[in-house]
Amino acid sequence: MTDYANSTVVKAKPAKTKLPPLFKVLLLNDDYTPMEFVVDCITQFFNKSREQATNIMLQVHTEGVGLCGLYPQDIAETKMQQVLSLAKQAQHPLQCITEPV
Ligand code: TYC
Repeated sequence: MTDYANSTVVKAKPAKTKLPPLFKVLLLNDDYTPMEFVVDCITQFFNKSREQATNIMLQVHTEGVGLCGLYPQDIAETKMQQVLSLAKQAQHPLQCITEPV
Protein backbone atom coordinates (compact mmCIF):
# COMPACT_ATOMS: atom_id res chain seq x y z
CA MET A 1 0.00 0.00 0.00
CA THR A 2 1.31 3.53 -0.78
CA ASP A 3 2.13 5.51 2.38
CA TYR A 4 0.84 8.98 1.44
CA ALA A 5 1.50 10.37 4.94
CA ASN A 6 5.26 10.16 4.31
CA SER A 7 5.29 11.31 0.72
CA THR A 8 6.38 14.73 -0.51
CA VAL A 9 4.49 16.45 -3.28
CA VAL A 10 6.87 18.10 -5.75
CA LYS A 11 5.21 20.53 -8.11
CA ALA A 12 6.39 20.32 -11.70
CA LYS A 13 8.08 23.63 -12.50
CA PRO A 14 7.02 25.36 -15.71
CA ALA A 15 9.78 25.60 -18.35
CA LYS A 16 11.98 28.67 -17.90
CA THR A 17 10.95 31.31 -20.42
CA LYS A 18 12.71 34.30 -18.86
CA LEU A 19 14.02 36.72 -21.49
CA PRO A 20 17.53 38.16 -21.12
CA PRO A 21 17.82 41.84 -20.10
CA LEU A 22 17.90 44.14 -23.13
CA PHE A 23 20.45 46.80 -24.05
CA LYS A 24 19.95 49.85 -26.25
CA VAL A 25 22.38 50.47 -29.10
CA LEU A 26 22.64 54.24 -29.60
CA LEU A 27 24.37 56.35 -32.22
CA LEU A 28 25.79 59.75 -31.26
CA ASN A 29 25.98 62.80 -33.48
CA ASP A 30 29.18 64.43 -34.71
CA ASP A 31 29.91 67.13 -37.30
CA TYR A 32 32.01 65.04 -39.71
CA THR A 33 30.60 61.58 -40.43
CA PRO A 34 28.70 61.74 -43.75
CA MET A 35 24.94 61.18 -43.46
CA GLU A 36 25.09 58.51 -46.16
CA PHE A 37 27.70 56.54 -44.19
CA VAL A 38 25.47 56.56 -41.08
CA VAL A 39 22.45 55.38 -43.10
CA ASP A 40 24.56 52.57 -44.62
CA CYS A 41 25.73 51.48 -41.13
CA ILE A 42 22.16 51.36 -39.82
CA THR A 43 20.83 49.32 -42.78
CA GLN A 44 23.81 46.97 -42.67
CA PHE A 45 23.92 46.18 -38.94
CA PHE A 46 20.42 46.85 -37.64
CA ASN A 47 18.17 45.28 -40.30
CA LYS A 48 16.41 48.53 -41.07
CA SER A 49 14.99 49.69 -44.40
CA ARG A 50 16.60 52.70 -46.05
CA GLU A 51 13.65 54.83 -44.98
CA GLN A 52 13.85 53.69 -41.34
CA ALA A 53 17.64 54.17 -41.34
CA THR A 54 17.29 57.68 -42.76
CA ASN A 55 14.81 58.58 -40.01
CA ILE A 56 17.14 57.27 -37.29
CA MET A 57 20.10 59.14 -38.81
CA LEU A 58 18.08 62.39 -38.93
CA GLN A 59 17.00 61.86 -35.33
CA VAL A 60 20.67 61.58 -34.30
CA HIS A 61 21.59 64.59 -36.46
CA THR A 62 18.92 66.83 -34.90
CA GLU A 63 18.65 65.47 -31.32
CA GLY A 64 22.22 64.30 -30.76
CA VAL A 65 21.36 60.66 -30.10
CA GLY A 66 19.18 57.97 -31.69
CA LEU A 67 18.11 54.40 -31.00
CA CYS A 68 19.13 51.73 -33.52
CA GLY A 69 17.72 48.74 -31.64
CA LEU A 70 17.29 46.69 -28.45
CA TYR A 71 19.24 43.44 -28.02
CA PRO A 72 20.62 41.07 -25.38
CA GLN A 73 23.95 42.42 -24.08
CA ASP A 74 26.32 40.28 -26.19
CA ILE A 75 24.49 41.07 -29.42
CA ALA A 76 24.26 44.79 -28.56
CA GLU A 77 28.02 44.89 -27.92
CA THR A 78 28.80 43.04 -31.14
CA LYS A 79 26.70 45.48 -33.17
CA MET A 80 28.35 48.46 -31.45
CA GLN A 81 31.80 47.02 -32.28
CA GLN A 82 30.79 46.45 -35.92
CA VAL A 83 29.74 50.11 -36.25
CA LEU A 84 32.90 51.38 -34.52
CA SER A 85 35.16 49.18 -36.59
CA LEU A 86 33.60 50.23 -39.93
CA ALA A 87 33.76 53.91 -38.88
CA LYS A 88 37.41 53.57 -37.85
CA GLN A 89 38.27 51.84 -41.11
CA ALA A 90 36.60 54.70 -43.05
CA GLN A 91 38.27 57.25 -40.72
CA HIS A 92 34.98 58.75 -39.53
CA PRO A 93 34.54 59.79 -35.87
CA LEU A 94 31.09 58.12 -35.58
CA GLN A 95 30.39 57.04 -31.98
CA CYS A 96 28.15 54.18 -30.90
CA ILE A 97 27.31 53.14 -27.32
CA THR A 98 25.18 50.58 -25.50
CA GLU A 99 23.28 51.00 -22.24
CA PRO A 100 20.79 48.88 -20.29
CA VAL A 101 17.10 49.53 -20.96
N1 TYC B 1 25.86 65.39 -38.26
C1 TYC B 1 26.44 64.65 -39.37
C2 TYC B 1 26.56 65.56 -40.57
O1 TYC B 1 26.00 66.63 -40.62
C3 TYC B 1 25.59 63.44 -39.75
C4 TYC B 1 25.56 62.41 -38.65
C5 TYC B 1 24.35 61.79 -38.34
C6 TYC B 1 26.70 62.03 -37.95
C7 TYC B 1 24.28 60.81 -37.35
C8 TYC B 1 26.66 61.04 -36.97
O2 TYC B 1 25.38 59.44 -35.74
C9 TYC B 1 25.45 60.44 -36.68
N2 TYC B 1 27.30 65.13 -41.59
